[in-house]
Amino acid sequence: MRVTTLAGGVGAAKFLKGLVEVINPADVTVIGNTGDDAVIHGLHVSPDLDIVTYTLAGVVDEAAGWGIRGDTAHALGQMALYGIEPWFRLHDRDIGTHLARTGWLIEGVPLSEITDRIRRALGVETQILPMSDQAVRTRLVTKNGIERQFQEYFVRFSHREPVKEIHFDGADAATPAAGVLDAIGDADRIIVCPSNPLLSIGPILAVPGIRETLRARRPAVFAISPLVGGQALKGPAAELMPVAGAESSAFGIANLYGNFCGTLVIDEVDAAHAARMSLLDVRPLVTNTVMDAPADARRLAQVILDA
Ligand code: FO1
Repeated sequence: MRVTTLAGGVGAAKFLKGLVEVINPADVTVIGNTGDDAVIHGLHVSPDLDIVTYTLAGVVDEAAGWGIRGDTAHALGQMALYGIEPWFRLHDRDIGTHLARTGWLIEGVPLSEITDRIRRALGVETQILPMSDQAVRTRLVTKNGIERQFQEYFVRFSHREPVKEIHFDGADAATPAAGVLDAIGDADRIIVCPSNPLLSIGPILAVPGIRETLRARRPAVFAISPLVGGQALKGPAAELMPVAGAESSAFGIANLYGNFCGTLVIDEVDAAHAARMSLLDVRPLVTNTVMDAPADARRLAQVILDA
């Protein structure tokens, strides 16, 4: 069975780790969010692509959710000597990834080729595609009218600022990376991972052609609600739903995804929302969606594959 997934960062990576343990990793394709990408001290960082790659390679720092386990902070220490204390912290091995990516980008190598080189070098059999080779960057406007690039909002200000607008700069001029539309068209099943619907899945859907291609495969499209009992297990997803005019619940997710997603996987605590979802012609699949341990992710993946 060929499975194509749409993925953001930490929550998606946890699920993907389970998925590739229940089917052949080479039969999985990940379409990753690049709206979080940022140039940090001149280095191009692709957080969500790296989190997925490092997780599937078995080297991610599970405690942080990002970066490489056991990495060191010598570069940061040297910068501190110069009075530089960055709010976005790059550790030494991770810097190696960003140096490679940045150097190849300067040589004109597309992000999709770069991402493929990195995942193959780390022994990842799963294909990982950026949503686009062109720059699409998430920009938020706070209720006080302040513009924030994604990492400023998310990391520097700890996603505490109330948000009025979310924009995906560059989306209109972007095209899906090579292989993205085919990965959706050819898959037996498409799974939208439990990522932030606005900040992680939103940028992917904003790339022209992707939402339409998903809609054409709607019966094969499954999404896992990132909200359980109206709350996100991590991050600001629940607080942001009103920005898109949706309620902060599994039903709100069904509203956001309903036009391209045939089945929404919701947690048992949200079973009461199932009835209303059928009004949207979205089939509810009720199961335990909380992944506390790798076995939970494997079980959740199996439930979806068996549905
Ligand atoms: N998140 C933080 O909260 N603080 C950091 O210093 C930080 C550094 C970092 C470096 C590389 C990387 O790939 C991710 C990093 N993240 C950090 C996480 C990142 O901001 C978010 O996880 C994603 O952008 C959202 O999924």
